[in-house]
Amino acid sequence: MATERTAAHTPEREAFYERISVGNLAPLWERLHALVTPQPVTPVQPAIWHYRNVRPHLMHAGELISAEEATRRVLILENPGLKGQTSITHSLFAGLQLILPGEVAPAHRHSQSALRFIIEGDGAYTAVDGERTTMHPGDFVITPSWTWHDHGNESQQPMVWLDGLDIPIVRLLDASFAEPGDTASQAITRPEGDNAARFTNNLLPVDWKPMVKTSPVFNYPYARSRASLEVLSRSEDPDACHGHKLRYVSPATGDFAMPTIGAFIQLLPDGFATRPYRSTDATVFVVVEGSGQTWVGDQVFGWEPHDIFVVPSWTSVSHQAAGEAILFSYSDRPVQEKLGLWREQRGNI
Ligand code: GTQ
Repeated sequence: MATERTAAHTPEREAFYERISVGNLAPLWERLHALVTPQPVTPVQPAIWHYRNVRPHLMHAGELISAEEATRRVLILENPGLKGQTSITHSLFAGLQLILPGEVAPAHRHSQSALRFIIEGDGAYTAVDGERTTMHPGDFVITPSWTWHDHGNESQQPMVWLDGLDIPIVRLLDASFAEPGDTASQAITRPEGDNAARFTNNLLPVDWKPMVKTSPVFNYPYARSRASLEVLSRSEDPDACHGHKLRYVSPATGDFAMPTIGAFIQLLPDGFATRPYRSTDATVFVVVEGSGQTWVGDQVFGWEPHDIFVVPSWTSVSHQAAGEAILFSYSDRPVQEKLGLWREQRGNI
């Protein structure tokens, strides 16, 4: 494969570069090869967070600071190749959020879109624009850009979920706005279930038009996604690279449920080994059920429920399930597809 040539260094050239830098100029020929690479080059590293190791730190955080004082009591899953950058991939954020019984994470809104994937606990809620949804393990819950949201836990157990946000994308574009609410818990204007009734039964309110780029559905319950995977696993052969894999979509457009983040759920049959696969969207995986191992580039990660691992862009990934396993994942694929940048390669990597 052809690569860009690198220019020779001479004292005259070095002196020239020094002189022009004063005028905020730089020679592209010194940098082109590192910018326009023949294949994706990324500082993002494959990494895994074992929940059994992270959970004690999260519970300790629960003793150190309240959800109210922290606004969001979250431990960031920071990619080891992006230290200090608050990112799990170049484009996406991941964090584990803890809310203890009786606590409220106060209302605010911001340009950044968020997904919640519920890890542990049962019965806490997220409120979005006047309606609460009770969260259960495996639910995929969306907070669209610029919607008021607060979280509360009226159950008896700690509640932990994974937050996936497009913070680095909004940072890249310098497009962040944020605003705190007037009260910790927002006013509730619609009964729980109202959103599901309007938008999740293959029905839409008659004159409803999409006004924003996010799905109108704000909770995709695990019970339903799990049931779909169960049926698929009995009625079709697994895909060689993915097992049985579905994506979360907006019922109004058929597009990804969020404009900046694509979310997926897949079932790997008992003992199934996927063929190597790679794509340009660095992807965060959450183990929902089962155990197994995943090869990411030249590394292998053993996993069990609640573990989280990240696959960098254009890095080969293959999974081996020990029993039947379910993986949730998310990436910036919708962005790359809309920009015409997304690529994948199946097998033979
Ligand atoms: O729940 O609003 O993990 O604003 C990071 C930023 C969660 C949230 C995070 C946030 C939130």
